[in-house]
Amino acid sequence: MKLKTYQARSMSDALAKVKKDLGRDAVILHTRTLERGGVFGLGSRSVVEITATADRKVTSFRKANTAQGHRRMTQRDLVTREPEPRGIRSQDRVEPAPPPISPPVDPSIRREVEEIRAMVGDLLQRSERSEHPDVPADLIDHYSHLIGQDVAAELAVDLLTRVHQSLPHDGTCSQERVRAELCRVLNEMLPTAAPLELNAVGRPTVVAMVGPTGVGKTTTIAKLAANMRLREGMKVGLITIDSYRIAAVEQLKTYAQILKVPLIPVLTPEEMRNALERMIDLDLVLIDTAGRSQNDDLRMAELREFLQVAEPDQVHLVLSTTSREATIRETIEKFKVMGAEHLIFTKLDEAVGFGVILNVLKTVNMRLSYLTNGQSVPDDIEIGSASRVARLILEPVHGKVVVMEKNRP
Ligand SMILES: Nc1nc2c(ncn2[C@@H]2O[C@H](COP(=O)(O)OP(=O)(O)OP(=O)(O)O)[C@@H](O)[C@H]2O)c(=O)[nH]1
Ligand SMILES: [Mg+2]
Repeated sequence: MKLKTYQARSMSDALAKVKKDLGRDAVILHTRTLERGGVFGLGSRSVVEITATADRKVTSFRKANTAQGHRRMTQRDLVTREPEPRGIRSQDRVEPAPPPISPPVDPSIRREVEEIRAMVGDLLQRSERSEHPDVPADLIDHYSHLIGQDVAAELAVDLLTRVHQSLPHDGTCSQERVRAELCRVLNEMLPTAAPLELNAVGRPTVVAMVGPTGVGKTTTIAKLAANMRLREGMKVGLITIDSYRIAAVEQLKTYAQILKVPLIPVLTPEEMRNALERMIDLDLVLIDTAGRSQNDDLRMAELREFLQVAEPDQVHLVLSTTSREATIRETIEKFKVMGAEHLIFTKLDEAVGFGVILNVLKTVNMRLSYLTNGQSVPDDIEIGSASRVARLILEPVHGKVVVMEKNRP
C-alpha cells in the first residue's frame, strides 16, 4: 500500500493538500500534530501531519463498507478527533460531527490499536528521514519548499548544507536569519550578466535574440528597445530577419513606429551587412530572429549564417519559464552553435515553479540577463538579478512585481 504524508499549518490546509493530490476518494489513515521548524530547537511551530493513501484496494474497501450501510469515516471526523493544533485560525475550524454510533471497544484492542498507530508513525518518520538523509533535520521544511519549486534535489541538499554550515549552532537563529542565509547562498549560486554596456564610440552595440518559436523574442526586443530608448535615452535601431512572415514584420514595425526607431527587415546575410552599415551611428542595434525549432537543422544553419555576418556583441537565448526542463536543456544544447552566452527567461507570470532557472543556470556555462513577467511593453521586463530569482524561489509571488531597474551603471 502506498502511503503519503502531508504537512500543513492547519488541519484544513493539510486536508486540502490531501484532496488536491490524491482526490476525493483518499483514505486518511493517521493524523498527528508535531513541532517543526525552528533552528536548532528554537522557534519551532506546530504542524499538522496527515497520512493518507489513494490505494485502490483501500478506497474500494471503504466504498464497499459505505455501500453496506456502514458509517463512512469522513475527513470531518478526523478533524474532530484530533486535538486542534496550536495557532489554528478560527476559519479553519470545522464544526464537530455527531459522535459515531459504534459498540464499545475492548480496552485491550484499543491499546493494541494505539501501539500499532505509534509504530506506523515511527516508521513514517524514519522513511521521511531516509528520503532526504543529507538534509539537516531542522531544514527539512525548506527542503520540501525547494523541491515544490522544482529545484533539483541535489541542488536543494547542497544549498541547505551550505546554509546549515554557515549558521551559528548556539540556538540563537531565528527563521528570518535562516531565510536571509538561504537567500544569500542562492544569490551566490546564480550566475548573472553585467548590465548591458555600450561599445566605445564608433560602432553600435549589437544584440541578437534567438530561441524557439513563441517564447517571446519579439516582445522582449520591444520591451528592451523601449526601455533603452525612453528611459536610457539611447539611439536604438531594430533589424529583423523574420522577414518572410508578414505578421512578424508588422508586429515589430508597430513597436518601431511607436518608439520612433528605425526598423530594417532583411532577407539575406548580405542585406544584414547593409542594414548594419546603415545603423552605424546608433548606440544599440537589436536583432530579432524567427523562432527556430531546435530540430530544424536547415533553418538553424540559415540563422547561423545571418549571425556570422552580424557578429553580434551579445547573443541572448530566450527561453520560456513555462517549458519543461528537459526541453529547455535540449534547446540550450542545440542553440550553442549560435554563440549565446546570455539567457533570458520569459513568462515568469505563467510559471508554476522557478527552480528551473537555478537548475539550468547552475549547469550551463551561461549568464542570466533578463527576466520578463508579462505581455505589457515596456514594463514587464527586469534585469535578471540573482536576488530576484532567489526571492522568486523562496517567496514566489506571481504577477507584476518589479519594474525595469536602471540598466546602465
Ligand atoms: N504571459 C507572458 N506572455 C508573454 C511574455 N513575453 C511574451 N509573451 C507573449 O508570448 C506570445 C509570443 O510572443 P512573441 O514575442 O511573438 O514570441 P516570439 O518568440 O517572437 O515568437 P516567434 O517569432 O513566432 O518565434 C505573445 O502573445 C506575447 O505577448 C511574458 O513575459 N509573459
Ligand atoms: Mg517573433
